[in-house]
Amino acid sequence: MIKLHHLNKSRSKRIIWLLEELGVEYELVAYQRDATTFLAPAALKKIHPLGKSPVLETSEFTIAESGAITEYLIQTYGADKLMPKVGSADYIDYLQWMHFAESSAALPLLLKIFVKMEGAETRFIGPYADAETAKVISYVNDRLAGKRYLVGDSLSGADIMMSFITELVGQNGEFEKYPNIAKYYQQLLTHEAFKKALKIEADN
Ligand SMILES: N[C@@H](CCC(=O)N[C@@H](CS)C(=O)NCC(=O)O)C(=O)O
Repeated sequence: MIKLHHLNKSRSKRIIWLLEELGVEYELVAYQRDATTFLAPAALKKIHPLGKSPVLETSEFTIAESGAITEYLIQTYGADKLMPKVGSADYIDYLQWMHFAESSAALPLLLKIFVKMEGAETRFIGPYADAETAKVISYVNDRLAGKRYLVGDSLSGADIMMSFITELVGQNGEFEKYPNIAKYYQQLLTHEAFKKALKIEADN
């Protein structure tokens, strides 16, 4: 059976949601962050040299990176669900959002949270994180105008990847500033598998 190596409060929630959405049987192997460093425990390094989560372990291979895991699971178990047809216009959008989540979007948002955790005045990083976050998140907010989902009008892997980003926007207290993203998050919450993933995350 597939094993999901899950760290509390992490991007791994994306994969819990996806596995639940696809109805794939899996075992959740839970790890807890160090209370001081907030890093993963050493035990996760025994599963994958990066020691980060999520990691998916199958009978044939072990794979890290939530985007890669999302693509693998949808291509293997999706049966044409959760991704548009390759070659369609929606597929181009899908590709962009799948990659945007972990590249353009994640860094500035996380930097903003780290600067806040540090609690010190910064000369470069703080203003950089604020300006870049505003740039990339305004883009998402604009693209969501009048839309329920990022790609076409149905849930896709891109939304599951972007759910983590959406939560970071909420965590930064910026839902009011980005109303289309706030509405989008409510739309994601209509999916039972997402609500189940939130509960599994909270319990582990
Ligand atoms: N790009 C990777 C990022 C993985 C990552 O940084 N995971 C974080 C949790 S969200 C982690 O394991 N942090 C603990 C550590 O680095 O020790 C992905 O999308 O899976």
